[in-house]
Amino acid sequence: MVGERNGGKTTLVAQLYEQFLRGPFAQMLFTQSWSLQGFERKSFQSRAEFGAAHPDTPRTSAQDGLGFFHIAVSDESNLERTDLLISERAGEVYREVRDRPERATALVELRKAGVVALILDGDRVAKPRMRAGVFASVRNIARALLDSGGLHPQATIQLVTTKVDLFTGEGAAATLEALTEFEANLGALLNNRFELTTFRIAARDPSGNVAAGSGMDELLRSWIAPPSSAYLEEPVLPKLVSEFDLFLTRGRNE
Ligand SMILES: Nc1nc2c(ncn2[C@@H]2O[C@H](COP(=O)(O)OP(=O)(O)OP(=O)(O)O)[C@@H](O)[C@H]2O)c(=O)[nH]1
Ligand SMILES: [Mg+2]
Repeated sequence: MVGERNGGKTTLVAQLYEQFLRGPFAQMLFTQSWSLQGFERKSFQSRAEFGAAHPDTPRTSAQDGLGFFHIAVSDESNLERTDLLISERAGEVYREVRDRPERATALVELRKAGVVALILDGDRVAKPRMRAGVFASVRNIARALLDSGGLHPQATIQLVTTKVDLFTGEGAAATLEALTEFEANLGALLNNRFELTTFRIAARDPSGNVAAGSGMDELLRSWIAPPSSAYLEEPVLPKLVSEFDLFLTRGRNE
């Protein structure tokens, strides 16, 4: 999860856990988690027992460093298990990457990630005066990640627009139009290097008008799907003749 402060990164992950507390989600069954306490810590402020007027999510602090949530899920149809490790970091750290791309190489989760989800704060997209700023932020982070060369070559990049429950009222049509244009522009920026898929979600609408976890089923399924096969083709080996060539196969056969 990559994005600036307040974008909705932690809420997305916490809501994923909440969905599984209710039962199967996205045709997946909850199977195991090594970070139940972590999920609970991120979720308690959204519960009625907490007594607040609106659900909230505790801020992720830069001092927390890098954290991971673990969740294992199984496909309802064939019970095939997938373990997901979802990284969590404070938004301000990613802001630094935006301003100083060389910092990206120090962020180990970016080098390892199979999926990099760039979080676009829908709240700011919905506000005409903040829109250009939030688009620039995500574009610059994406560019910094590309320029740093620190991404795994097989990684998939996603643009996840959060809080789409806020796309209401008379400005909604213009908001959606601007978002569609931005999605296309970002796709063009990554063109040829990484494929971009886009998602629009409302993890947790505080007004309750939009169902919790909206759009997240599709997002979760995309994390389960096998990575694109384009990079996985076995290279054609030349004929192996010498003893040295045989070192290539020796380790594999044993
Ligand atoms: N309307 C609406 N608000 C949301 C939604 N998801 C999250 N929020 C709110 O957005 C704010 C920020 O959410 P966080 O999940 O803490 O954001 P973050 O990206 O983890 O931010 P940092 O930890 O500071 O990096 C919180 O007040 C959430 O309640 C949503 O789907 N709809
Ligand atoms: Mg957070």
